[in-house]
Amino acid sequence: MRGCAKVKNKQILVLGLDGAGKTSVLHFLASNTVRHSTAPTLGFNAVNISSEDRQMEFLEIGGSEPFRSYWDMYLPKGWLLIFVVDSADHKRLPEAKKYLHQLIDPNPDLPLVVFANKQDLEAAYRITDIHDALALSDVGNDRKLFLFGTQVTRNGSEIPSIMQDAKDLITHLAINM
Ligand code: G3D
Ligand code: MG
Repeated sequence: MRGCAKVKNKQILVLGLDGAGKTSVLHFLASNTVRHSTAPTLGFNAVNISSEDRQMEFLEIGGSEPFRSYWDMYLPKGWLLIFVVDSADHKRLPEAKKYLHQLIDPNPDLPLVVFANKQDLEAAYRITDIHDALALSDVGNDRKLFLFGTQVTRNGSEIPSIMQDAKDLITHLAINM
């Protein structure tokens, strides 16, 4: 968008297992509306979001197995990692944890924002349990780490203001990077 300061050429990477809600979260951050088309992301989904005169480029990489090898390739192009988990998918949390740590261990300075998504579901783990399940206490003392409990559901309930808080935080990080 004209007039917006672009944050260098670096992207905000949006990663996480397939079905966690990456596309839904991005759609909401970009439009403040809940997405109605539900096709899984094949490959990449790049979204530009403007906030406070700043244009930020988000890049979602499909989370299913064939695309995971790209995660490492794109990591050096990212200045921030957003990792989205399905808080109600208890069975796959160990897998999510494994991938998260594979991503961040070689990158001790990369700031990390975790979205503990699908908080609307009854089975969802609350953020303290997600913190434990993802072993977030092991991500390194020097790293900026933020954890939000999010939901972007179509069930008609209002989207909590925490989504706006998350967007404000990401903008703040972009301004200060
Ligand atoms: P992905 O991009 O990480 O693969 P998607 O995930 O955004 O495509 O979402 C996968 C499914 O989860 C979609 O359902 C989407 O509507 C749903 N979803 C995303 N966020 C939430 C949430 O916060 N709460 C609930 N209950 N569902 C969510 P479908 O059925 O369309 O595949
Ligand atoms: Mg997707």
